[in-house]
Amino acid sequence: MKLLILLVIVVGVIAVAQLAKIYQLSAHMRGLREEEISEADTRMNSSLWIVFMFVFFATTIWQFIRYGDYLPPSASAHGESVDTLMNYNLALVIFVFFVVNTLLFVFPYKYRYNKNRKAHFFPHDTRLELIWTVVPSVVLAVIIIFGLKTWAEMTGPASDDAIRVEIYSKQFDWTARYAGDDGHFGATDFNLITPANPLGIITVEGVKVVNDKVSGKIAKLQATLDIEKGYLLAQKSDIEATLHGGDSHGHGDHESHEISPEQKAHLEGRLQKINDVLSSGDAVVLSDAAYEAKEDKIFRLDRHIQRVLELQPFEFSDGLNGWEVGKDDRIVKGEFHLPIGREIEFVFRSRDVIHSAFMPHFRAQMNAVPGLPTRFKITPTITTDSMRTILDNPEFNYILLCNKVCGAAHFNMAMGIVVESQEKYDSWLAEQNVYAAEQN
Ligand SMILES: [Cu+2]
Repeated sequence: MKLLILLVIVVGVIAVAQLAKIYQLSAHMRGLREEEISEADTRMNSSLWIVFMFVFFATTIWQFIRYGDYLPPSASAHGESVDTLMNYNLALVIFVFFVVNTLLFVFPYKYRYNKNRKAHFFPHDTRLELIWTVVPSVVLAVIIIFGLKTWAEMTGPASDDAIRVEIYSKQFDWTARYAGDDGHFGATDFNLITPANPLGIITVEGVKVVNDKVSGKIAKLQATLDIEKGYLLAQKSDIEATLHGGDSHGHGDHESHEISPEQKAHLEGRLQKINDVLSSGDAVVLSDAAYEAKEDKIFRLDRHIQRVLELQPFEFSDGLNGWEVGKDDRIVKGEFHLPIGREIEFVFRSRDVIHSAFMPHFRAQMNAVPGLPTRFKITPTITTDSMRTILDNPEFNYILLCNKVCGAAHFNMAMGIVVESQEKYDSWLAEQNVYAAEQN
């Protein structure tokens, strides 16, 4: 079908081109010059401009009526300012659209070629220049000032009794986190992320879990290296060099100093073990690539442990232990709830790429950037139930969408939002998973 349409278009274009050629030829035979256009032709062309203008305007107006109302009323306090700003902009654009297009189509009609008319030479008019510079400047300034004011309503500091919700994004889902009774979010570090700790919340236990897990991996890899012939031979020559006080094999960072008797005994023991494996015939030989890959992996895991060990305990200004406060954080997946009429401060974080948290019904959107927490605040004004009544749609749900094309499953990156009374919200929150409970 598509091919057929394409074919019709191609044939149509060829036909028009041929017709134009025939017309040119016939004009030539009638002895007309190309630039001589009859009055009838001019009138016809300029009238078509006017016809086109009316069709164009009618389609535009129809589209506004048909598709103009694409969002339900704003469900947040600041959303009304956003809508007002949007409508003001739209009204302005529509006004300019009709004025400019009317001039564009009416002028060719009004000033169509006329043998008896002479063009008026009009090179400059300061007053006119002033008008079309100053008027747009004032109008644009109003938009910008109004816009900044609305922006500040959303991004200004939240009040003390605001509820704080962290929205954590990764390819391809959202996780909401509520601070526990202590009112603090536990600090996080990506090095601590595990399936049981998807946000990498720092706790003493979390550090231990990762440390044990990574150490276990290193031990396993090391065990495979400990029977590898090339690795053992390299170790052997290193130990021998150390034992004999030499710095012979180009290891510049080995300082040549006396080693303690304990170290000496340890190295000799190790040397004995290496010799045992080598002489037992149990040693295996890995390809260079496999051997290096294992060494690389050990290096990276080692670095991971170092980074975890570098995490320093800290206290919040009110004396709470930074590694304790995360324990009562509530981790929410799939759908999160908000109480009506309370100020909510959202903090956005991302694990991998830039996502964009978009809550169309609250007229709010913010990028979630890896390594850079972002935020905004909203106050929900309509509960989910009321909105269902307003829209006469029992299926309606508020939604958080990803509005940045972030990868293959971007389309699927959404989370439901429920706005309800404070009591319902409180009992919902009390039932949510507590992070520390998930650790066990
Ligand atoms: Cu995304």
